[in-house]
Amino acid sequence: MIENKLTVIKLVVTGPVNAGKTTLIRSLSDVPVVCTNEIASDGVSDLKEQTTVAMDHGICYPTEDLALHLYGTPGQRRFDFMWEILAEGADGIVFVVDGSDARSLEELKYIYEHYSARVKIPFLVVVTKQDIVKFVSLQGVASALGISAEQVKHVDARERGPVMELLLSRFVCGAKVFPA
Ligand SMILES: Nc1nc2c(ncn2[C@@H]2O[C@H](COP(=O)(O)OP(=O)(O)OP(=O)(O)O)[C@@H](O)[C@H]2O)c(=O)[nH]1
Ligand SMILES: [Mg+2]
Repeated sequence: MIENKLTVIKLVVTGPVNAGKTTLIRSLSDVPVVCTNEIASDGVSDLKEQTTVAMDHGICYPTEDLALHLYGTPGQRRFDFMWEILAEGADGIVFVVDGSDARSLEELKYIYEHYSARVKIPFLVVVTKQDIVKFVSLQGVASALGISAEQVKHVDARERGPVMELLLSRFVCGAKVFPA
């Protein structure tokens, strides 16, 4: 009997409010995404109508033997207890930052430091909304976080193909293998 093997990679998608985390997961997922979007309050309502309050979850199957499990975090600090819960057992972290908004990079620094103090796993930083206005260069984001510019890429979170390509090139090597 041939036993099917499915490689499962768990990725956490995190970053500031309005960066494009939920959008990225919706673009990639091959199953209906579980979202916990609620009406935004406080300062967030100036940016957007709805915001993630607990998590997003989606799965994509780039090939028949590979599954990417995507867990999106809330961006707001008041829900930061979810950041660690969602990172449990993760194989990688995708940090998403709104490249058109200076406040987003400031907040990303806080979130990046939060995770770096707690988990040592591969990560990638993706900069969205460069089609709106380029407020900072990829090198600028890298310098702000104290990381190599190779770990920072531009994406449009609404575009499945390029986002998928980036995630596969960054995270698929060294994946764990579980029986299907
Ligand atoms: N123009 C443009 N819009 C984008 C891009 N990425 C995301 N968006 C838009 O940004 C808005 C916010 O995206 P969300 O996915 O809700 O952001 P989020 O990071 O999940 O936000 P919270 O859940 O509130 O933390 C949506 O209207 C997206 O369509 C991009 O690269 N370019
Ligand atoms: Mg969201």
